[in-house]
Amino acid sequence: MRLADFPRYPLTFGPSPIHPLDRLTAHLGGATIWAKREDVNSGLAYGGNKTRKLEYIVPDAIASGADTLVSIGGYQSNHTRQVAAVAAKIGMKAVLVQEKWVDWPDSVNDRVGNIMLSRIMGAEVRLDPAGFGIGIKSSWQQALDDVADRGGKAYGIPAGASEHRLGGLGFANWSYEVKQQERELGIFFDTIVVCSVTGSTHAGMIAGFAGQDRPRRVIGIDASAQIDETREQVARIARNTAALIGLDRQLRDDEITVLEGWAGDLYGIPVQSTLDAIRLTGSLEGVIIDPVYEGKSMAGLIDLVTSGEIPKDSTVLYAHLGGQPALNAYSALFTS
Ligand code: 5PA
Repeated sequence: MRLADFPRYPLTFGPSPIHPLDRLTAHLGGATIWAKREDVNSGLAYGGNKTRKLEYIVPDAIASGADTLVSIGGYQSNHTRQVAAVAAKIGMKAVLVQEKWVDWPDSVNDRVGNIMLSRIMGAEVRLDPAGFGIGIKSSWQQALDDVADRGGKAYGIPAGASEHRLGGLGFANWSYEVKQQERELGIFFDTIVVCSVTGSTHAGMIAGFAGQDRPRRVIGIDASAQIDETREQVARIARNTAALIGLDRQLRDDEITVLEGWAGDLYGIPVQSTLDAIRLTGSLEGVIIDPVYEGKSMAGLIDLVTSGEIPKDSTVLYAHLGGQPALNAYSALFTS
């Protein structure tokens, strides 16, 4: 099958906007930097990268006859918030297992931002004390069983929609969208920078670009502080997605690049470079990024451009994947 053969349920406005970051480019004095904005890709609860992934998963959920989407994430998961929004949009219920992935002391961490939005949209939110881990959890199985016990039909969507057969398709599609936008703009992005945690965003991009004629670097920046797991996950999902969309060759190892160095010690806890990246992007561009994901990938981009590891004559596309609602649980970091 080709990508175009997979059913897609539109949840986004259309192609997400691409624009230059002129003042950030001038400030860093290296490569030319542009952004593609998944944070404004949809009218459904602020959108984000999961909204794109869900475009390819919703047809399968509807075909299964389900009436409830069940998913999992941290208290401030962007993914579960997007599942809640999509469930509302398509007239299904949502049950969300929200685990304590981050030991973050903010007293309203389980009340503001993403989790509040999910509650507003009618999702059943289940707080669970389990820590960070992107695998399959017993609490998730419990939620699936509970839906069945009540006489409902559940459709499970794993963390970040990544361990789902169709989870990589949204960002394989993104890569073709980029190609089309490049044609319209008369530009070529030789380097893409993207945040990677559960892996199917980065993996989908790799699979999609691998089928195009002009090679480019797709650099994933780990934000999970578990680099081996992230690399393994991205490689596996990229290969599965490539096979799914009929790529006629194997992906090479050098097409799968996940860099470490900006996640700090723990998922969900920003470090100085994260906070500097957030303030720099906000003050130079008026663009808001979050302390869990995009602040870490932007810190990576800043260092790679400044050090010349991404060369001066490069044109870089920064994938802004959304995630700003979580900022509300991190207000203590921004009191002045
Ligand atoms: C997330 C993920 P992947 O999980 O596809 O690698 O994407 C990483 C990522 N940026 C990057 C933002 C804003 C994200 O929300 N979020 C998860 C969530 O539960 O929200 C899946 C972890």
